[in-house]
Amino acid sequence: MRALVVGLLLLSTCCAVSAAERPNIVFIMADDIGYGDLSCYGAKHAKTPNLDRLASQGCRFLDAHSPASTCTPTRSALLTGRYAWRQEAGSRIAPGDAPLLIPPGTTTIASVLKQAGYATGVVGKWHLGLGGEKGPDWNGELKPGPLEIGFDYAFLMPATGDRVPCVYVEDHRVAGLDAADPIQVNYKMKVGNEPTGKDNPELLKLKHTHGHDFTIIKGVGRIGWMTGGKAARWTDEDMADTFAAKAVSFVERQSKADSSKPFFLYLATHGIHVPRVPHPRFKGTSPVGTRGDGIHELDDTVGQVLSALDRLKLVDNTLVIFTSDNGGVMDDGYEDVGKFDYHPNAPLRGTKGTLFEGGHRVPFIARWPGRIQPATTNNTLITHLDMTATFAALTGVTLSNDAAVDSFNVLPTLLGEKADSPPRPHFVAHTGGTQGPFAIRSGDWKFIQPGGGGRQADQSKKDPKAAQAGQLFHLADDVAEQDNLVTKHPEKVAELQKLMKRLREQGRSRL
Ligand code: NG6
Ligand code: CA
Repeated sequence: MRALVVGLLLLSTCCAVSAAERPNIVFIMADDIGYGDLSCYGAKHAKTPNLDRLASQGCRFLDAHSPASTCTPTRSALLTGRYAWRQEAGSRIAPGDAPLLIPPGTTTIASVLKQAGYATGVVGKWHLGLGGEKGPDWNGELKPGPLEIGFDYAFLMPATGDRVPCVYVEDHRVAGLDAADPIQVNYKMKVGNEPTGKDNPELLKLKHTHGHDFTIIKGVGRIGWMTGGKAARWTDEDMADTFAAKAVSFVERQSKADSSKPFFLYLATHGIHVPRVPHPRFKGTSPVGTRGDGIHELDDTVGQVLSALDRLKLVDNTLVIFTSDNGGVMDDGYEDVGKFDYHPNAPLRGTKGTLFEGGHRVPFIARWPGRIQPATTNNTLITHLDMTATFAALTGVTLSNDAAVDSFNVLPTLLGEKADSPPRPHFVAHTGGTQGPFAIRSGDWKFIQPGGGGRQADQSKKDPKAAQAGQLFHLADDVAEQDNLVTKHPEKVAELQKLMKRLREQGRSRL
């Protein structure tokens, strides 16, 4: 009898340990949530009790970065562990009719975890293109797509809420499409007879500044035109709940299917990207209008997923990560936010679309009971790029040398272990494209190369010197990037420029 008990004890210790090394992974990527947008990161304009609970049960990272200050390049770099600026495809904000921007055969987070025996699913905002060279066949098979780069299951919106087509895609097909009402999508010329931005003087102003037309659907501008597919179209105000429900049912299915097979869920919310159309139950719940109400809705989505983990008793063996694809922005075209005075990226300078910290330093919360100390913070530099190498290390997969070439294994940092040297010595951020300007970070120093259009130019106007010589900041002393040291420390500028050149030329940053 005693032998049996000892044997059982041994067995349970051994399995507890091995199971703990292969936790389920839920990676939640919010859209356009800034460093100062959650109450656990100091926000006063919104209340995020579910995210605050996650933070109090886990670790809040204070120096975590999205690889770009816009969506597509961040998501490409997250999934592949490779800077999006290394190749054209996936390096800039993609239209909704782009072909798949990550070539099948590329090592991705999903392919690594699949190799490790995980069931892999993606739910939410994709924005990485669908289909072969000719782009998506909305009425046929949408292939290649996420299922060809490592995911077993996909339920997505193709791009953004303000880009057509306004339909969900499940695995290889548009969900709920009626063959008798085929979809047509065009980003160059009008198709169908739905109204465009030309009918609305406000949106005409936007065309003037942004150079493209809008289709107006339910009073919000969308980029591109579509016709058909009426029965398959999404309802903006139900989108967050739709994604939450799909995420929860993926988790439920996996927990029932085979409890020894861990799962990986990549949940990419559309909240709080524009158009922000939170469900009516959130209307007026924040003091700062639609944007704040949208943060409340996002927090509710996270709450729905956390409750499912509670209910299914999966909490202890699930690593949950929450982060954002780029910094926050107030003036995204046609919102009521102009009326409210708060900074979504406080205390950082800049916004989405800039190279200041507000463009790419983002919230990052990680919870794994028993492995990550609760209610902690961590100041180590980490990035979304690092997830591929980190999850590979976590699950015992060996990455080949030419896979995820910009991904550093930050697992010890994630688990709060002390290390002799930081896992990631440098980091490059961009706003999109392959030519820069880039922001180059090494240790506490950061250099922003001169130039750049859009929001970066708007921000740099205040500092004309920056337009010519670039901007150098010492982040440990000046996280708000107020004191441009570019003329004071030319040697640092030269060193960082040299580093940037090397990282580009050698085609990789992990040695
Ligand atoms: C911009 C859109 C903005 C947003 C962004 C992409 C206008 C006025 N603005 O062109 O609304 O869609 O593209 O955001 O057109 S991202 O987070 O997906 O990169
Ligand atoms: Ca975004």
